[in-house]
Formats: sequence, structure tokens, C-alpha cells
Amino acid sequence: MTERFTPVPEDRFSFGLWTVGWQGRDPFGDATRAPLDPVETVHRLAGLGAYGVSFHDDDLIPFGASDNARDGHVKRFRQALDATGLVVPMATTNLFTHPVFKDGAFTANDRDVRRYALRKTLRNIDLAAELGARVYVAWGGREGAESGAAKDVRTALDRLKEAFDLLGAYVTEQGYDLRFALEPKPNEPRGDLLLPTVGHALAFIERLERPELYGVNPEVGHEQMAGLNFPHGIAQALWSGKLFHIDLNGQNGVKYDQDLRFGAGDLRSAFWLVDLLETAGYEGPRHFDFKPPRTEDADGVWESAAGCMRNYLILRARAAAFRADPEVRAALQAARLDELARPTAEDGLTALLADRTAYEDFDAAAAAARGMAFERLDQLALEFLLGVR
Ligand code: 3MF
Ligand code: MG
Ligand code: MG
Repeated sequence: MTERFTPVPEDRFSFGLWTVGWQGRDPFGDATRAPLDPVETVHRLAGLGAYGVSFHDDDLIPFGASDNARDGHVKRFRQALDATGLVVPMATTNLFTHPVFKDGAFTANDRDVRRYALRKTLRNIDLAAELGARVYVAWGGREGAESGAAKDVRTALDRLKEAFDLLGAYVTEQGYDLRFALEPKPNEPRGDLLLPTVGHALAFIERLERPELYGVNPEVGHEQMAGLNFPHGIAQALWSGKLFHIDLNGQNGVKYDQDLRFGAGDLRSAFWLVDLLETAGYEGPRHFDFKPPRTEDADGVWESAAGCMRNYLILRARAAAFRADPEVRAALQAARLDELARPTAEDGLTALLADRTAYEDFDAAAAAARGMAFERLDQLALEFLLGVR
């Protein structure tokens, strides 16, 4: 692949309004930056080479706005999209900021809160479809608990299934070309969240009425907060045909959700992630869900956003160079990746049972003594990542 590190729309980079628009408010400190007009965000992102912008309903239309004011916000936003050519690949609902959602939205113990959450979501799904979004992300930021008896988790999962089945019925009835991407996260802001990892979400989806309508939106830092290998989770989502969307960012190990720019945090994991996305034929948006640190002024915000895309492109070039290198190809063969790709018993169960070399005459000691040559392979990868090859 290319040594081009300046993004173009064909790279399919997108950003949430809430990412560059984060004012730096955290649990210990007030905002350090002024609010950002979504119209300005659209223009700045287009200028940087992004292709898309995503939003929560409340990012675009302040919570509680009148219908008139709502139309005005949507109109301005749409004009900015038309003027720049930026698209809206994804939209989502804010079901976590307003105090009404303090005990959750689709799984709040209070039924009226659950009904309100559904209506709020349905309303924004209409807007998402109107703006051409193909993916609707659902992050259950407040679906969870801090204490044991407060949430009957099996019943809460019934309510979560009920909500997603209703949303699926709605997009089907409306004829919207829109699929849902569930975003797992282990904790924060709740002590423990429902659907904490990619694996939990994939299993949940299979219990829904229209499983084909639902996939996952894994976020780098969220899986790493649980100590998990992000590329492995992505590989399983791809293997299941469920990687509908992705939230790229950076995280340093098991701690609070850092939302660093992509490329910060675990760089080796980022290298394998880009290698995987680019070789597996993932066609969705490369979406950044990060927070420019609250130390940054407006210039720092755009610097940080540009860094996300540039780092992705650098990693893409490094991973492509790794894959194309003859020494790497030989090392992959020495590590017997081609053998892994071969089915284990394509000759069938009867032949396997009759094959004395498979068991009776198998030399376990000799097989155990064979080195796997993984260290050479990994050293090569590291040297490509570090740019010395
Ligand atoms: C929180 C998140 C969310 C989700 C968003 C849905 C505010 O850790 O990652 O960002 O991504 O709500 O897209
Ligand atoms: Mg996050
Ligand atoms: Mg996210």
C-alpha cells in the first residue's frame, strides 16, 4: 500500500460531534474549552480530509429544544453537510447525560423512564434515516448497577431485549436501511454495565427476534479496560459477520476510559488492529471516538483529530509493508500459519479414526520439540512498526 499520510474521503474516516466538541468537563473539573458549533465541526472535519460525522441527538439538538428550534438546528447541519460533502454514516441516542437516566434507559427500574427512552430513540432514528445514516449505535451508558440487589440482571436483559426487538420492528416497518451496532463497555459511568464486552454483546444479539439487524460497535479502550485483546475481539466480531462499526481511540491498560487519540496508548495493539481491518476487508467507517485532552485549546483539538487519522494511515502503510515483505512471508511459513489455514480433518471422522499416524503412531515428543518460530516473526513485526524496515 501507499506512503500517503494525508487523509482523503476514500479512507472513510469519521468523527463524533461529541469528540472534538468535548469541552473537557470531567468528574473533578469544569470545562476548559468553549462549546463548538456543529456547523464549524463539519467544516473543520471536511477540511482535514474526513468523510463522515456522527452525532447523538443531544449533540445536534440541545435537550428539550422546541420543534421549531429543532428544525433550525437540523437545517443548518444539513446545509453544512451539503456544502462540504461530508456524510452521516452513523447516529446514536444520548441515554446517559440527563439525570432522568440515572438508573438506566432501556433497563431503568422505572417503567415510565424506559418508555421515554424508547420514544427518544425512535425520534432520533427517524432523523438518522433522514440524514442517510446506515448504522445506529446503541451504547447503554447507564444500563447497569453499583450494587447487587438493585438490578435483577436477568430481568433487565429481558427489558433490553424487549427494547431492541421494538426498535428492530420499527426500522423494519418504516423500511429504513439501518442496522444497529451495540457498543460494549465493562464499567463507567455505572459501577458495572450490562453487555460489558464484545463477547457478551454477540451472545445477546443471538437472542433477539431479528439477529441479522444487529452487530457490534467495539471501542478500543472499552475492551482494554477489561484487560482484553482488542484485535482478538474484532477478529471474532468479523468472523461472526457482526462488525458493523468501530470506535477507534487509545488507552493505557486497565483503568478509567481514557479516550486518547488513536495511536496513543497500546501502539502494538493498534498496529495489529489496523493490519486486521485492512486485510479482512472491513468496509465500514473508521470512526474515532476520542477526547482531545482538556489541556488543549482549539488548535490542540484539531491537531489531535488530525493525529488520529495520520496515525491510522501510518499504521496502515507499516502493516502493508510487513505483509508484503519476503522475509515476513518466509517467517509466517516457518510459524506454520499456512498449516493453521488447512482444515484439521477434511478427510472425515472415519478416516481420522483409522489414521494411525494421528494417534497410535503419533510422536508427541517430536511434535512437542518443534519450535514455533514466533519470536522471529514478532521481532520482524516490531521492526516494521518502529520503521527500521
Ligand atoms: C462512552 C462511549 C460513547 C459511545 C456513544 C455512542 C459518548 O465511553 O464510547 O461516547 O461511543 O454514546 O456512539
Ligand atoms: Mg468510550
Ligand atoms: Mg464509543
